[in-house]
Amino acid sequence: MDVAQSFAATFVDELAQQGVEYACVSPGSRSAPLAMALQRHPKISAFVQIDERSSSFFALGIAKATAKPVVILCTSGTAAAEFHPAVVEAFHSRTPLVVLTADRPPELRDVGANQAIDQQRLYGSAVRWFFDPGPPVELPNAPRLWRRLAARAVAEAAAGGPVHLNLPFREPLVPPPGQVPAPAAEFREAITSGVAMPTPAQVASVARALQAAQRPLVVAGEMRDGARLAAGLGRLGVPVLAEPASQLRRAETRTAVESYEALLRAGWSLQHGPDLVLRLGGTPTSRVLNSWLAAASAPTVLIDPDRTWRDQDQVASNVLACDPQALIEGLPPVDRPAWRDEWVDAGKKATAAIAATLVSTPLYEGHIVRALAAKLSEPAQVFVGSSMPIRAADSFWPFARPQQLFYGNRGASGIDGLVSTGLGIAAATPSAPTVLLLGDLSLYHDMNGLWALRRHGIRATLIVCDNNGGGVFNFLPQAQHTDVFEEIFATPLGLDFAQVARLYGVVYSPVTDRSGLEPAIADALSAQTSTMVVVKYKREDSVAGHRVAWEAAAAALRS
Ligand SMILES: Cc1ncc(C[n+]2csc(CCOP(=O)(O)OP(=O)(O)O)c2C)c(N)n1
Ligand SMILES: [Mg+2]
Repeated sequence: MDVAQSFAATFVDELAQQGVEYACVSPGSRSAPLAMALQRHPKISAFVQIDERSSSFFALGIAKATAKPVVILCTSGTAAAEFHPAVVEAFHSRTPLVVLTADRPPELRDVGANQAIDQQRLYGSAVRWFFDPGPPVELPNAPRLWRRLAARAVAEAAAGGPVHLNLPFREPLVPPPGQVPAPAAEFREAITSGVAMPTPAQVASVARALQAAQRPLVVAGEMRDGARLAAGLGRLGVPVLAEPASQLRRAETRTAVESYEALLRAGWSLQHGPDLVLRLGGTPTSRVLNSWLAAASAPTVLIDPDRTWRDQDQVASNVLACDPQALIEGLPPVDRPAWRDEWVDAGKKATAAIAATLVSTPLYEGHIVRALAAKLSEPAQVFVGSSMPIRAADSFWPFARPQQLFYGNRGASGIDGLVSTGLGIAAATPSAPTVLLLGDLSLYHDMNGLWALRRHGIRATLIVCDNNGGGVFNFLPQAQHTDVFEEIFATPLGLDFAQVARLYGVVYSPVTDRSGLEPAIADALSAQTSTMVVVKYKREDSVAGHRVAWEAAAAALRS
């Protein structure tokens, strides 16, 4: 057997031994040895997609849902560059990906050979580890080296982020017909890493600070495994401001504050500033929350298990690189019932006031989020797109049910690859329904990703917030520059999504008024086939609807 075949069979076998279950493969010639080995390996499910950008975001979705390294493979040339956006998102959201780019051997580089570009460190600083082992060669211990390479790549990715291996191959790239290369003998590598536990001194210092504080607050941003903290935080007795993707906005977190954004926008929070903040997870999505925290400048404890320094306003006075659960479980309950109840009760008041406005305001994201929350069963996954959907979910989603999980691409907040990321989540968790809540421009940006529905038999519900353009910009100062606004910011598409749905074989379900919203979402969720619910509304109605909601909340809090 040729060395390229032996390498690919052995390397891929070790990826599987190390726990890789999914690979996303795009077609090409130079990658043939690895593509064939991935497709044929009994322990690996390979998803094929033509568009490498969609493929890599699809892999990102699988990795977000399973929290395990997923392999992506492509051929040499521009194909490898198509992976870049997903690699960047994976880096910033610490999502484990093993990126394999096939390459020409060194003698065919920089000499004008076909489909040859410089693939060395192609993704720059956005990978945890880059390595190019050169073309595989026969050495007495070669299988051991190949297996070590695979094991190390998986271990590095599992520690939280993308790893890039550039793998050059010399011809022949495929064996004669009928021959299937076998992996070389197993050398079992075990590479594991643990989570840093808080030291007794760290626990004691946070406990002391909490006991001394009169007005402590917990703020929780995006966390994949945040739900495990709910009971511990509930026991702590401190108000918790949790965005949906923290997985902590749920009744189990007994002190979670509903509609906290409304309390901030109403100015209610100005009289309720914290004197200690415990921050968990990613940077909060809410701009008002971030600026309020920066202005409050209270002593802030940042729990930062991955040492990612997500502290944009640099307010943290104590950064603890340790497991949040172990820390929280070690803290005694805080006895500040009046402070706690003020926040929780204000949140309830604001929620009721906002809900009352939704009865009369014209259709916008507030209605869409509430209707989805009302109809979504459990278990379920919701992938929320960047731009307005993630903000609307933060503003309007009530408490999640225990087995509802929220995902987003908040690493780099792109509007690219969102269809594919959501469908990757759906592919990895077929036993529970997956809903993608996306803007119309975001859907358009990754329409190619819709092909996976048909090709891989995936079922998902897509809810498209169709405001004919980038509605988020209507909230920004450029909206006042009416001579150029539509042309260079809003960029309306003018596309008929019915035809998009038809092209990709999904059921099209248009909604144009409030009364049609809940029935359409309920039908889509219970349908056997994937459905695209396209909710049409005006960007101006969204701006006005938000304003009415915040004003109503403010009035309720004043009364
Ligand atoms: C890849 C990428 N390109 C551009 C942007 C800048 N951007 C942020 S939001 C947005 C508009 C998104 O529109 P849509 O998906 O329809 O969501 P809406 O704001 O209307 O809810 C754009 C272009 C981005 N975040 N990512
Ligand atoms: Mg839009």
